[in-house]
Amino acid sequence: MTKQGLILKGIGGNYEVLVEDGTKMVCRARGALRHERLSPLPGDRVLCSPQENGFVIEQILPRKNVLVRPRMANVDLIFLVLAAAPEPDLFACDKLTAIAEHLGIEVVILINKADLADASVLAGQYASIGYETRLISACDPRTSLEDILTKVRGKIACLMGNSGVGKSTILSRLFPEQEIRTGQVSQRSQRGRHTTRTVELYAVQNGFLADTPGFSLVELEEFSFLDKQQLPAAFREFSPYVEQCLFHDCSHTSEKGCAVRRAVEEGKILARRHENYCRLYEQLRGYKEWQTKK
Ligand SMILES: Nc1nc2c(ncn2[C@@H]2O[C@H](COP(=O)(O)OP(=O)(O)OP(=O)(O)O)[C@@H](O)[C@H]2O)c(=O)[nH]1
Ligand SMILES: [Mg+2]
Ligand SMILES: [Zn+2]
Repeated sequence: MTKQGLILKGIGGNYEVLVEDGTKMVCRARGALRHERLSPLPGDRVLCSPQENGFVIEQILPRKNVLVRPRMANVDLIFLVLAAAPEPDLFACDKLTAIAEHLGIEVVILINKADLADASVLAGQYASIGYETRLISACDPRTSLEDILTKVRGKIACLMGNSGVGKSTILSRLFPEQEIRTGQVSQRSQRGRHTTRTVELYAVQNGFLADTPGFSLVELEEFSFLDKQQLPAAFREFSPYVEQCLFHDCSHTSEKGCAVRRAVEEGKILARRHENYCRLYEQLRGYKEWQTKK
């Protein structure tokens, strides 16, 4: 009597699986999966079968994609959450949009805490690149978050962003009946305190929305996600120009005759996006050299 289900979260070595009939079961992973070093992730569709002491995950069905941070599978839509204040971390945002772009995952940018600072210029910038962008204030009951739920319909979505930007606050507004922990931002550093520790999927009509642990600055600096040659394609506003550079292998960082840099000078590409591109390019180059030294 094998059942198909979706992993909502990992709890210790066990997994909470939502099965077709709507019930939740706690399952262990079959030993062989562990030998294959294939650990089940939230978002995985799995086959479970009954054993003498409970249900066991027998098989992980093929994945559409895997996110490394937060660890999660089969993501269709990312809500990238920024806080309008203190100073939003735009390097993080540009790195995360690049990751999503590379993986082919749809992105909606939510600029939260709009009650604390005016972020309309920033919202306009991301909108002009082609990212659907919302200014919200999750704490304010007058901000409607209903259309977020509408977007999630039929999908597996997640909230992603630095610690303290308000991901869990958004979720607790959408799921008032659930107990979702939120945390204060540290007075001293103005940063979040990593209140959410694990990925957890919440069911909406025909879809799922995941709360995820926030990134720390160090963590975001550290993880690599693609090869530097793949980076230009991850900045969607570069695409009209990349074919027009003087050198076909142009890195778009410092070469002569670079059409991307010309577009920056002409104000067609945001200088800040290009600066973050260059910073990411340097980081990715660093990873490569570090890897070959080993
Ligand atoms: N002023 C204001 N504060 C907000 C808003 N949304 C969230 N906060 C506050 O920001 C703090 C952090 O919120 P959380 O929801 O815990 O942040 P998080 O992104 O889940 O953080 P981690 O779980 O650490 O990744 C809490 O004190 C919230 O009350 C908002 O729209 N305006
Ligand atoms: Mg949280
Ligand atoms: Zn170029």
